[in-house]
Amino acid sequence: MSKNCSFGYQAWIKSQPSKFLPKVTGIDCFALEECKRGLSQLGDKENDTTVTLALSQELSSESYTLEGSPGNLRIEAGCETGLLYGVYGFLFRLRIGESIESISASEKPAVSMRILNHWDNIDGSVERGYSGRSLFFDNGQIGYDPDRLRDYARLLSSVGINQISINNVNVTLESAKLVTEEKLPDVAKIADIFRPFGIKLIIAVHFESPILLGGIKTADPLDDKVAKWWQETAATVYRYIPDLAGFLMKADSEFRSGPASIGRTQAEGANVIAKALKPFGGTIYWRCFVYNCMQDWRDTKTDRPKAAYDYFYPLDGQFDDNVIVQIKHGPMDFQVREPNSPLLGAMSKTKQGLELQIAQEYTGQQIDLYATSTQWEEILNHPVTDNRNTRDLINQEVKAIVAVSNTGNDDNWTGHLLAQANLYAFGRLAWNPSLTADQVTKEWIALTFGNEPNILNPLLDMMLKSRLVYEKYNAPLGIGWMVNINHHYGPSVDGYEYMKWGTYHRANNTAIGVDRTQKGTGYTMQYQPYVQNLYENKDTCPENLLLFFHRLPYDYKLRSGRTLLQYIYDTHFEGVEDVESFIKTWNSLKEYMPEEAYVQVKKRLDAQLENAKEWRDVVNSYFFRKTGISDEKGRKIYE
Ligand code: GCV
Repeated sequence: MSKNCSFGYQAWIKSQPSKFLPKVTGIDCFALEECKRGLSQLGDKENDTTVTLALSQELSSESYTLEGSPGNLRIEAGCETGLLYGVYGFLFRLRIGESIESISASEKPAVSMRILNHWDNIDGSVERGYSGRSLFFDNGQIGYDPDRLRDYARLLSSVGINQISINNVNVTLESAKLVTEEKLPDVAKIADIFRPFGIKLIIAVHFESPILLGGIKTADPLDDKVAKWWQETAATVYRYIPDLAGFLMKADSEFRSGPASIGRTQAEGANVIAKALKPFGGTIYWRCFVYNCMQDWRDTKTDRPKAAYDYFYPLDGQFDDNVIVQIKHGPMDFQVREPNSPLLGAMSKTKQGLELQIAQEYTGQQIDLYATSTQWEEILNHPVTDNRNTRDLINQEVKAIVAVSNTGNDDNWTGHLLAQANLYAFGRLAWNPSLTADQVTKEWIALTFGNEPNILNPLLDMMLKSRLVYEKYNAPLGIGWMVNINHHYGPSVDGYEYMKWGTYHRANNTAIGVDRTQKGTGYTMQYQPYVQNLYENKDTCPENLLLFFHRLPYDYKLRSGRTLLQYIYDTHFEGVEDVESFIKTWNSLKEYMPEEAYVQVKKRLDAQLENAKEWRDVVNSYFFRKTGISDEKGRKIYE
C-alpha cells in the first residue's frame, strides 16, 4: 500500500481521507475512477456535488474544459487522457480553495510531447540522482514497487507529463538488453502501469546494439544488416509494447560511440533507427550533446559551446520526420547560467526537443535550494531573433519539451522537499510555457502547504530568489564550472581548468573569461544577427553572462560602477547572508509547518549554509591570491 503521509508518496496530490462519497457520473473510464478516488480523499467539502465526465468531439486530444454550476461540475475532453487531465485540474482547483460553481477552465497543452528522462541504471543507482535509488531498477534487474510506481504515474500525469524514458542515456550492455525478448516482458509491465495515466515509455538504446546484441560486426547505419537489425528489434519491442513512444540515443558523446566515430553523420545515425520505428509510429530522440571531451586545455581554438551547432546545423533537412533532435538548453551543460544554445530554432526543417534538467546536478544537488522554474522562465524568454523568443518555437520547430528527472525512491521523491516544486513546475511549464515561475511556484506551495498568506508569501519569496542566491556564491557572471570534478558539488575553481572537458575560465592575475566574440572563438556568430549583436558587444551583453562571452580585466567597471573583482567579492559575501536569511524565514514558518517538513528542509538549509561559506571562501581567496587586491569593504578573505 502506498504511504499516505502528508509529505510522502502523494506529494502535491496528497490526500486527507474522508468518508465523503461523491457522485461521479458519465463515461466509465479510468479518469472517472481517479476522480472518485481524488474526491473521496479531499475532505468533506462540496459533498452534494455531481461531477460528470464526457467526451467531446469538439475538443482536440488531451485538451479539456471544466464548467462548474451550483451542485454540478462538468468535465469534457477530447480523449480519455484529456478527461484524466481534466480530473486533476478540477481536483487541484478544489484543493486550493476554488468553489465548484466558480470553476470554469479551458486547457490545451502547448506541445504534444512532454517528456521526463530518467538516468536510472540497472544496478538501481541513478546518474546525477540525489533522491535515493531508482524507481524502476534494482540490483541488476527491473525491480520496483508497483504501488509506488502507480503513485509516481499519478504524480506525473497530474502535471501533464506524457512520456518517460526509464533507463540512463549512458546505456550499458545490461540496459541495452531492455529491447530484447529476455527483458521486454518486464518492461511491458512497467508500460502497463503507466498506460492508464496517459504516459508512454521510451527506451534509451545503445548505438552499438547491433554489435552487442545482434552479433553483427558493425553498427554502421548505412550497412543493410544493421538496418535490418534495428527493424527486427523495433518489431519485437512493439509486439510487447504497442504504444511505445520510441527510443532515445546518446551517441558520439562522452566516450560513447556514434556515427561520427565511423565516418557517418548524425542524420545517418538517427535515420536508420527512425525508419525502423516508423511503421509503429515511434520516434527516435537523438541527443545533440556531442562535443570533443578530449580537448587539450592548451588549445584555445576549440570551443566546446560551438560543438552542437557545428555538428547538427549543416544537417538541417536531412533528418527523417520521426526524428527529434534533443538539444540541451545551454551550449555547455546545465550550468547555473548559460545563454541558450544557438541550435534552438536555427534549423527550420528539423524537429527539435528542448532538454532541461530538473536534477540539480550543478545547481546544488537537492541539498541547496534552487527553484529551477525561474531559470526555465528565462530560457523560454531568451531571444532567437529580434521578434521571436524560445517560447515562440514551441509547437513550431520545438516539438518536445524534455527534462532530466530529479526523482528517486526517497520518501518525498526529490530528496529536498522543496525540490518537488521543480518536478511540478516542469510539468506545468511543458503544458503551458506561458506560465510564470511565480505562478507555478505559488500553485505548488498552495497544493502542498495550503495558501495561507503567512506561509505562501515568505516561502514564495524565498523560492523565487533561490536561484539567484545560489548563483551569487558560485562561479560568477556566466563563467561556470568552478566545481569539484566528477561529483559536481562544492567549489574547486581550477577543478576543470587543466582537464580535457573544454570548460575553461582561463583566469590569470589580470583577467578572466573566454572571448567568444567574432575576434575570439567566433561562437557568437552561431546566433541569429540580433542575438549575435547582443552578445558580441560588452555593453549590450547581459551582465550576468559577461564572462561567458568576454575576457575582461578584474578592474573592468560594471554598470553599477563596481569593478569586476569587487562584484565577485560582494556577491560571494551576499550569497552566504542570503542563505542565512532563508534559514530565518524557514524558522519563522515553523509554527505553520508539519514537523516532518520543517525538520527536513531545515537540515538541508543548514547544509546549504556550509556550502555557501565554502564557496565564498574558496572563490574569494582564489581571486585575492591571483590579484593581491583586498575587498574594498575590508571583509575577511583568507590568504
Ligand atoms: C548522462 C553531463 C553529466 C553526465 C550526463 C551527461 C549527459 O556530462 O555530468 O552525467 O550523462 O551530461 O547529459 O549525457
